[in-house]
Amino acid sequence: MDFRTMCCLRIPATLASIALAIGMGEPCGDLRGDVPLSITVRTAKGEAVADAAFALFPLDSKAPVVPESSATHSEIVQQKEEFIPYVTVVQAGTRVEFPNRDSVQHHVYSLSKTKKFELPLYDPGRSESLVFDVSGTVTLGCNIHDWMIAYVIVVPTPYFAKTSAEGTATVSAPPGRYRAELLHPRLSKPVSEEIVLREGNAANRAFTLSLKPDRRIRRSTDSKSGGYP
Ligand SMILES: [Cu+2]
Repeated sequence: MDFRTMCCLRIPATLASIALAIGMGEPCGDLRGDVPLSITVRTAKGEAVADAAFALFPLDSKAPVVPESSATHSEIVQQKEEFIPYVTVVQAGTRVEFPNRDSVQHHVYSLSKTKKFELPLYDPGRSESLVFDVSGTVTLGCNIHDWMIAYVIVVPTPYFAKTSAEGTATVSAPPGRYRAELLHPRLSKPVSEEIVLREGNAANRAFTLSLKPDRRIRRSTDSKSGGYP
């Protein structure tokens, strides 16, 4: 689910349609007076950090939950024997679909405490889904293709975003005090700081992260090796 979709989910569908019908254009943010917070994430060497999850936890109120009846969902595709995307950020309670868009079977699993599961071998064209209801980081693998790895970062707040290839992201939330948290598969522990969003004042923050080395198994380009180096 991208940020725009997530943002709109916080507004009842009817209200959002009325806003569009009367020409208000983008209904997200304006109706609630949400304040945009833009971040830039880099390494100490100045390299952009993509795939970081950025989440805001309200300190003076409870974060809205995903409604049970909501069609909120996200998708992690198996394509060309890879999971796409590499990192998915969802609010706790979100259903994630795992469609197999390959011509081979996959066997998706996780041994993470947050969500231990197994989706035994399933065929091309089929899809399975799971609800991620506990906050934390879930590492996904495939029993057949060892290089397939992806992460689901589950956060208990609707105010989140994922950094782009340029290391940037924007989250909008109502004015107030928040604990801002950055998570990344190559970060030993979350980086957090308190942030105050003031009405009408767009905010910016820059973060520098120390990331662990990327230990992903590299695939061989030699088709005869079956993908193994
Ligand atoms: Cu696989």
